[in-house]
Amino acid sequence: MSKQRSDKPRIKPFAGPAGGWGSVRSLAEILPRERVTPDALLQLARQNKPHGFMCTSCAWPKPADHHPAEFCEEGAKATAWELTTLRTTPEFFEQHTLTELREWKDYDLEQHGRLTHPLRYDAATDKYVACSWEEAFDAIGAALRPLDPKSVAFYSSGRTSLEASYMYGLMARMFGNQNLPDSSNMCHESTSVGLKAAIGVPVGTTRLVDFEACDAIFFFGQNVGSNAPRMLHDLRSARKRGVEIITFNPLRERGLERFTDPQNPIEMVIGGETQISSQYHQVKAGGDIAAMLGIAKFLIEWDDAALAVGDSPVLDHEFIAQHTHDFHAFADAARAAEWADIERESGLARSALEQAARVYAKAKAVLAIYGMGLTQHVKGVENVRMVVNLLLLRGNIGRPGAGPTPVRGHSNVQGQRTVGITEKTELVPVERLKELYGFDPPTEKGLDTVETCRGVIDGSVKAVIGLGGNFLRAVPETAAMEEAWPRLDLSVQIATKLNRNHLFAGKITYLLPCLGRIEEDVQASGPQAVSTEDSTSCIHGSRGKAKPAGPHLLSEPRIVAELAKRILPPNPRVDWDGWVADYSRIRDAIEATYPAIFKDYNKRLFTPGGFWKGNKAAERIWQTPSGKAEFLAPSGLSATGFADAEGRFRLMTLRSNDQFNTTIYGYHDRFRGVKGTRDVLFINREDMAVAGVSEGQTVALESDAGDGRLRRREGLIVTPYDIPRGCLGAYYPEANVLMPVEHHAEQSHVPAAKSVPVRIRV
Ligand SMILES: Nc1nc2c(c(=O)[nH]1)N[C@H]1C(S)=C(S)[C@@H](COP(=O)(O)OP(=O)(O)OC[C@H]3O[C@@H](n4cnc5c(=O)[nH]c(N)nc54)[C@H](O)[C@@H]3O)O[C@H]1N2
Ligand SMILES: Nc1nc2c(c(=O)[nH]1)N[C@H]1C(S)=C(S)[C@@H](COP(=O)(O)OP(=O)(O)OC[C@H]3O[C@@H](n4cnc5c(=O)[nH]c(N)nc54)[C@H](O)[C@@H]3O)O[C@H]1N2
Ligand SMILES: [Mo]
Repeated sequence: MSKQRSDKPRIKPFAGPAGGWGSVRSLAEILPRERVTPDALLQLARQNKPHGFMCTSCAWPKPADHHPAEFCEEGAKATAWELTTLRTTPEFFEQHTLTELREWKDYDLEQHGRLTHPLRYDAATDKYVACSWEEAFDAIGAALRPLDPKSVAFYSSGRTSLEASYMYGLMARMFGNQNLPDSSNMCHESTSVGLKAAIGVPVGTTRLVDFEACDAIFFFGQNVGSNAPRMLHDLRSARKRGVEIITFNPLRERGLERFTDPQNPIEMVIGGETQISSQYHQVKAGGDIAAMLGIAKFLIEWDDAALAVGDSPVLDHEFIAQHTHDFHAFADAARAAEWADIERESGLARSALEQAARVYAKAKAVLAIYGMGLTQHVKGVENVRMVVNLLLLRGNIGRPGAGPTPVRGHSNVQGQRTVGITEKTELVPVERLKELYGFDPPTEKGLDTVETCRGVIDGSVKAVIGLGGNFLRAVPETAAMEEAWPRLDLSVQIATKLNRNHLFAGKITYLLPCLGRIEEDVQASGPQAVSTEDSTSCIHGSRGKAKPAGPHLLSEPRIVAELAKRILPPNPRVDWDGWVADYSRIRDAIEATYPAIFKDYNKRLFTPGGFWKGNKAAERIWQTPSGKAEFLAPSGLSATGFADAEGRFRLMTLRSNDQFNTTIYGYHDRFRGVKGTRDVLFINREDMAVAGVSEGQTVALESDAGDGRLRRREGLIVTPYDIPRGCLGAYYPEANVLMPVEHHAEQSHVPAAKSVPVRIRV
């Protein structure tokens, strides 16, 4: 078991900036822990550069004029994590049953190192045993072929390359379904649905250059210091130019407060730091609709007053008239909203919102940046629509320095959707696929993540294939999901490291080890490159050069091709083997399927800064039913989807600075002052008094969903914290046991992980 765990938990406020010496020290801890070789350090220099590899951590864009070391603390951790010299071999599995391993922590499972051999689960001994690739592929094919395609789900995680994703989606469709749940379903699907409806594109409209042209940034619910640290450089230069950064976050996240650039020797030595946010508003969890409506109310009422006396208007009426639809319904809703309600629901004073509105009213170009704090709510789609409402008021879409800027999660999560990982027919070029491959693509909507969970629990889903990720740990309703998983006929996971999902077997179970993106991938035609799409729709080639973790690993495209050949009838039009022999042929197929986006794909693969796939809304061409950008009056002021009640709290499930989703790098959350534990409950001191709990006491949480089902998480250490009244914080994924599967965003089905109704139990 890990040494770190045995540290006595320590929780005390952290006084330093984001970045700075703390991030250097953190690397000095992580690199030896993963026992990386000097080669791994060399790889760091190739990170995020043309002809290098694209970081496996976040999806923040990689600039063309790159820095000598274009990586951050988190990216370096992700690289070390993949290039570790530690191994989880068949001998390891000889020594441990799955029953025993289920007692292990997530950290200890992955810390054991890279998977090396294909493995079959043996129920008689309750262990994984090594098998040949042939055996695995044949057995999976034999198990899948007789199943009703509707009962099979093909999950994928957003790290998978464009090439592997395209093949995977095609395989599923040729098999007969679009059951393609993915991590995006738990993440920015609220963006994809909300932006599509509002402005006709499912993605943000901005690019890195817009940071240089904006004069205000509105920043909602994204923890930049931990989850997209390279953006700190962009924010810092904007701030130094005098750009106002107005932040809305229930927690005072250090990266949003101040930053010392670890790559700037002068700042490091003299301890210089840049203040990031010029205003910091600790909105209640689920309070952003109210906050944004409050700002809009100011703007609209100031505009009404200005027009009445013939002053220059506050809103961009020309833009509104020419480019938008339904403005008046929205404006009326803002005028009608009561300040008392706005203040109660947002947790912010009218005067604070007025300050924010003043900055907005003055700014010529506004970026609105946001993350999971907006998308993971029952009203997550309305949160996104409110961001658009705000931007439209002054024409802040489709001009330099302005626009919605969702910060995507996984490094290729946006790209997966671009090349067919989707359950929605309208996002798929059905006719083109039919023409290219001579089959009838399914048109019935497939299962998303929430629907797959329902299906696993009710037995209608009989097989789950996972291309990366940690489905069972990432989804809500942990207890019922783990209980149901063994009833699956087939469970196949393609992975680089052992995780908790792998410890739950179906009737037939395989665990298939694959190459990571940083590793050299040699096929018949030689070393291969893959590609990814970043948060700003730029597509980058990525070439792994590190020595693979073992001789038996196969690449993701190869594994998908072998599965496809086993489960599909032969089709001379799909040359799975030819694609694997030379990935540029997969890219040709992608280009043939999506010619507008991927024109000259292979030629443009290594464009510095990536090649941009274009964006109609950025050109003010609105692909909506009305042909205009859509305002939307919100249906209410709260995003939580449940009523407040005495003793009921809004639980935010959070990432620490020492994890990548379900991958736990360590037990320190430096910025929040937590050391040696993840069993923390962040709570406001006044709420502690009301709940009758004291600092350091261990309590349990129970979900308060009112559906009669007991969901409980024990052993949380009460930790007084600067957090709004009525809100709690605890770490994901350990808190997922508290999340009902039906507590998800309306329309987008993103699990509502940022406001889970819970009660404290002593
Ligand atoms: N190192 C590292 N990098 C990552 C990841 C990782 O785990 N580790 N994960 C990757 C992935 S897949 C994703 S999706 C992103 C996630 O990155 P983020 O979008 O930053 O997601 P979270 O860490 O869940 O935190 C969301 C932030 O929202 C705030 N918040 C919570 N509720 C509300 C609310 O109601 N309103 C507002 N305004 N704020 C709220 C929280 O305090 C927190 O600061 O990062 C990606 N990058
Ligand atoms: N409560 C709560 N739940 C959440 C969230 C939250 O904020 N709160 N966030 C949600 C979000 S935004 C997301 S994106 C999901 C994340 O859900 P996932 O994407 O499913 O989870 P990860 O933790 O990123 O997956 C980690 C695993 O991926 C595998 N892996 C790593 N690299 C590779 C590779 O190159 N190839 C393959 N095949 N496998 C690899 C490793 O085995 C590792 O164990 O979780 C969601 N769940
Ligand atoms: Mo995500």
